[in-house]
Amino acid sequence: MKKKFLNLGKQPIANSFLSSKSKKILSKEFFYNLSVSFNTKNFLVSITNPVDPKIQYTDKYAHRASESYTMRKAFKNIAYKIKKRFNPKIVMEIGSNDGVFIKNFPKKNIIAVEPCKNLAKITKKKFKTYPNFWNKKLANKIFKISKKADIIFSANTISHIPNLKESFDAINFSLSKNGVLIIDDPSLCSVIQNNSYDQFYDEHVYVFSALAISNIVKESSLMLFDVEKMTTHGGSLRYFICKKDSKYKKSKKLLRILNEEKKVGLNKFSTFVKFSKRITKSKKDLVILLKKLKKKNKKIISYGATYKSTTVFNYCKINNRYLDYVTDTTLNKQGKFTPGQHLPIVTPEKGMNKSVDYAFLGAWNFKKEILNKEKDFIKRGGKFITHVPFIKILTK
Ligand code: DWN
Repeated sequence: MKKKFLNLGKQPIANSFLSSKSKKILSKEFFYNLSVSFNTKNFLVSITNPVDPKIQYTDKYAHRASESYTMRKAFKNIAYKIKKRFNPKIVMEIGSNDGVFIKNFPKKNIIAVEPCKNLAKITKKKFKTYPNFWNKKLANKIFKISKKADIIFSANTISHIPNLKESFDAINFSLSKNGVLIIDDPSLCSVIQNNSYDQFYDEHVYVFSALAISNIVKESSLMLFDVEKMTTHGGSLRYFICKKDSKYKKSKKLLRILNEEKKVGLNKFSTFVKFSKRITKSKKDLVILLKKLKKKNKKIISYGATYKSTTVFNYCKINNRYLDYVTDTTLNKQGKFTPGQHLPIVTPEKGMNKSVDYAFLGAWNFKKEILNKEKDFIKRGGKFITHVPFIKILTK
């Protein structure tokens, strides 16, 4: 049974950066109600009413996975580990984005699946790329006659697919006998502990826990046999999944993490009700802080036009009364306006100038990388604001 615990209000599509603030463009902006539910039977946390993927994953998709040094390094690292541990002949990636993971493999080993046509175009130049949504039809097209995949890798994508049952059935069909599915996704445990409610936006239909994944994959005759904790995206889990009759056995680490999740209460509705109360406080505290700083005539901007900050800005109604603009390194976000609250997006070179007093960390998951990059800003007295795990001004 699905029980609602969090209401983040009217939200736009997190990826819908606007090219202008003309009346025509604003009148077409799409909004939906973002609420989050807990399934008391399988412990899955999901958006109550997901948005149609066809309006999310278009040929204008903005996010480039290779934009940060942290992620380039993380994907290089997992590619190396996969080669070492599994020595796969055929590797398929679901949601290959701009190729940041697959570029670490020889061309002959790779099959890429990417429904956003602008991204598929990038990887198509070198790798066999299917510009389609992952489903049974596509699995059949790729694997009906050709050899099955030894590794299916998917980072920050499986959680974006509303029909999980079809997705995992198609994965089971596509894996070789001892093939392994590896999924990276933000962990529910980190979201609860960090109060990072901004991990909920239209694309994150699910925020997974090991408890939920182990229940769900069983329905597609698959088995979760290992799991790893990661620091990426503010705390993620890497799940290792095989066919239920393959050679792998459940690891001790998996059993330990399942127990840790039970201790945190990820199997209890009451945990999420408490989380929801903390989020209401987070919103109140952020608005109080911004109002206080504006009264003192401070200039505040936001750093990183993340999809996550779409949730924060629209939930807390943070517009140009508080923030002058948002900086971002991604070329195709610059010159545009943020979804819903319509803040202009500029380059960091232009935006991080001497007039800025405070920068809200929209890309808080890259705090270390950003603080390292922005030493001059900090040196001259500039300060970062974060909402993770609670509202505070960073002192270092
Ligand atoms: O799952 C998803 C995650 C992995 O990526 C997607 N559905 C969409 C996207 O979400 P996000 O926008 O919240 O992700 P990031 O990776 O936190 O975005 C960081 C943004 O900040 C990028 O637009 C790049 C920018 N950035 C910057 O301007 N300066 C990043 C760094 C590190 C910087 O120094």
